Amino acid sequence: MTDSARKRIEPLVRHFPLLLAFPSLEDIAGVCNVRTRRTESEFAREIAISGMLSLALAGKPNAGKSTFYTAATMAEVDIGNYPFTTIDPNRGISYARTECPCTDRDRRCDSDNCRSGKRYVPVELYDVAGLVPGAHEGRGLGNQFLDELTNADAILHVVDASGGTNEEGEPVDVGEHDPVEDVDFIEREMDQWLASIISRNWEDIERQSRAPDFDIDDALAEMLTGVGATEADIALVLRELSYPEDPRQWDDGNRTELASLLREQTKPMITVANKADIAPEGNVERLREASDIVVPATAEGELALRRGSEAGLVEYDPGDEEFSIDDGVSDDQRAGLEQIQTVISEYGGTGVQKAINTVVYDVLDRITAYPVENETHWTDGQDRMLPDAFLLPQGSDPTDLAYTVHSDIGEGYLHAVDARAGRRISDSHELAEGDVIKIVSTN
Ligand SMILES: Nc1nc2c(ncn2[C@@H]2O[C@H](COP(=O)(O)OP(=O)(O)OP(=O)(O)O)[C@@H](O)[C@H]2O)c(=O)[nH]1
Ligand SMILES: [Mg+2]
Repeated sequence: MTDSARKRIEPLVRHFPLLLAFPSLEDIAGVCNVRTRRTESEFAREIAISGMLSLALAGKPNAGKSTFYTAATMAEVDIGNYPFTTIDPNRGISYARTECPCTDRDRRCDSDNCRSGKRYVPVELYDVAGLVPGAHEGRGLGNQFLDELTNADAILHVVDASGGTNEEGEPVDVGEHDPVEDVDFIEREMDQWLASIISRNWEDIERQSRAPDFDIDDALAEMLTGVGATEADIALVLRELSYPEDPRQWDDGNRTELASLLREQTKPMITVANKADIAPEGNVERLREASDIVVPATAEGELALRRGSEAGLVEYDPGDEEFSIDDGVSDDQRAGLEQIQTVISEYGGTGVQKAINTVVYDVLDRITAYPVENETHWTDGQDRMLPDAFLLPQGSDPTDLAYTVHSDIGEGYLHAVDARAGRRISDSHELAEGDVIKIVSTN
């Protein structure tokens, strides 16, 4: 058995010790991954089709990012109790969970993304290598990983709430390190890294300023789009900042403030208080006080449940607050599962699904809209019920949905029908969570 196969099933074996009696561990590892292997081109296609949201897992080494990522995507990555297990970023598909509109009908969707009315809407998830304080200056695995974060719409900062790893991510006794100290460091690293990019480009901006038609806002916009900011982001940031027109009068303070505002605008972040299953009393509460949005989690518990569910030992859908255990499990397995149940009863789930949902629906303010071709049956041309779901920014209208489905549909847009109400809606009608919409287009 390969090291990576062994690592993959370690958490499963820990929670289901008797699985060791299966004919071959490889078989279990195989079972666990049947649905998980996708080719790069499949990923690229899926992402291109939907203009999918992109979420990054960042944090100290050993905080549990890869465990979270594996559980959330059911992909195969290395997990290990030593720093820097992950060297390349892993990129995969995870899902936000919402209530499917089919729950208002007699018929359920028969798609993989809807399980008895629990709808799973794809988002892209990145597992970034561990970051240590000083990463912006190249410490640890360096700043290339900060670079990768520029692709993300939001960041899930995975913190080891158990205090069982020091600030470099090296194992220490549980409770020895104070996780509250880890909360702000990713923001600080990103600010400093962005400020250094801005400083590096400053000479160029000063040179441009000699041209008679120089405009500081245009010059900044051109530079900042290079670090993942949209024109709208830049406009908002510049509105908040007071700064000299002449780039030669800018000082480091101006540049740091710009970096920090830009990071706040473009990289919203939540804290995932991971390893809540072994965290000493009070740590999660103190993390809640130290950070705006905190979701307690046990990534390892989620991984065990998803693998147990794949193996047919438990009935569990991601995001459920409880699960049922199959009669076939042993006493030891049952004890392990009951331990997970205690944690998820306390926090309302393992936290993995809740963290993704919090980012998608609360932080990025998305709604889920469902385009259909047949407004009576809520189907597409092949009689598939509610075949697609799109995560649109709050405030989107039917034309935005049309363009998200396909630019051709957007260009040929004529009007839209609210399939629930069975009536035409105006082009500026604000869409709401769970709307089922038929778009009428010339294309
Ligand atoms: N008790 C407990 N252990 C966990 C949990 N999540 C992860 N771990 C363990 O923490 C260790 C590190 O997990 P990884 O997922 O490899 O951590 P990482 O953040 O990806 O680490 P790097 O790739 O080194 O940055 C492993 O031994 C995991 O089994 C959890 O929720 N609870
Ligand atoms: Mg990792």
